[in-house]
Amino acid sequence: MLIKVPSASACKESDVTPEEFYLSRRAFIGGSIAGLALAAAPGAAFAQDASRYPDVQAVEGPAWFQQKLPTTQWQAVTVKGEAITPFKDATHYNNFYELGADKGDPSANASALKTEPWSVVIDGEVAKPGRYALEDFIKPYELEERIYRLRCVEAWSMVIPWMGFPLSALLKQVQPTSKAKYIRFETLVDRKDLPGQQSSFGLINWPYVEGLRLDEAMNPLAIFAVGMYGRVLPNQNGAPLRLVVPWKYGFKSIKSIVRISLVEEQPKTTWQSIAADEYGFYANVNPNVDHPRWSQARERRLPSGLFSPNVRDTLMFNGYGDEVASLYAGMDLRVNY
Ligand SMILES: Nc1nc2c(c(=O)[nH]1)N[C@H]1C(S)=C(S)[C@@H](COP(=O)(O)O)O[C@H]1N2
Ligand SMILES: [Mo]
Repeated sequence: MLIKVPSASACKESDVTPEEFYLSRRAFIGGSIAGLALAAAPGAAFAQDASRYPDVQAVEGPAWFQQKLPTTQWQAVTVKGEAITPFKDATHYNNFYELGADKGDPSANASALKTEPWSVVIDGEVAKPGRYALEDFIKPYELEERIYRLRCVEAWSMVIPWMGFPLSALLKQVQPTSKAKYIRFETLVDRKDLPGQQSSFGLINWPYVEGLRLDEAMNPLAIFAVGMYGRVLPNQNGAPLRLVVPWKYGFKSIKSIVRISLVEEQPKTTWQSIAADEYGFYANVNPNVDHPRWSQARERRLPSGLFSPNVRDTLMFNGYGDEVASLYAGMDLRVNY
């Protein structure tokens, strides 16, 4: 299968699906589990928060999340003059290969992901390693709302109101040792129940792995998200705990995290393992460094259709240069893509 390299102005979904390109379609056939994980339930406390955004499918959410709502700092960081992506698009056009390779698979298979109970392991070069039940892991932190652009390497983008807390707050708690230079993240492996992990034919060697340099992780823009649109994170968006690193391509923002390790060496990430010449460790959004098979100069802002493609210029560091450019001073971003 060959994918036509699109001209930037004409980039459509059918032209740019690079991550899918590598996966055996067959790996996902027969594994689909019908039904949504989102059980709409009425209730006063949460409805108030989800109603900040129109058409949000409100759910009660677990107790640990409910307890955070009253103290949440709403809208600490916003995207000025850009519309927030409708909830429907943000929750039905997803990349989450554990739940299937097509954009609609993660929402259709969302109920296959069991998020309770959930625990997170912290290990490696830290003074305070441990395994935490999710509610204990979240307890020390205040939630903030952060409205960020999300730019996928496939040249589409959204604007999403996340709820979460900075990685730096966690790092302060667990105290990396002087040997720690990178932070490595792992997603749940549950080959029996996650349709995208069921087959041994797929090219992804589970678990999905991502990583950041420690100073990148300490940047105030890097957050763990546990909610979006005023409600708990839907499963297809990486419940119960995911990374959001808005100046990098979306594949860095790893979903459904079960393990966080502080390490000395640069971790080998999932997309590097699949195609190192196309997906680098840094993956900073950069309109001047094209993907080998298509331009990164422009992007489709969702929702986008054939007659209203909603194409816009890609911004350096996805528009967050003031906050993050200094992390890469003196680095050749063509070499470190
Ligand atoms: N574990 C895991 N995390 C993942 C992915 C994945 O397949 N598995 N896909 C990534 C990609 S390519 C993107 S663009 C974003 C999409 O996030 P969203 O579906 O919430 O918009 O999640 C990222 N995190
Ligand atoms: Mo992506």
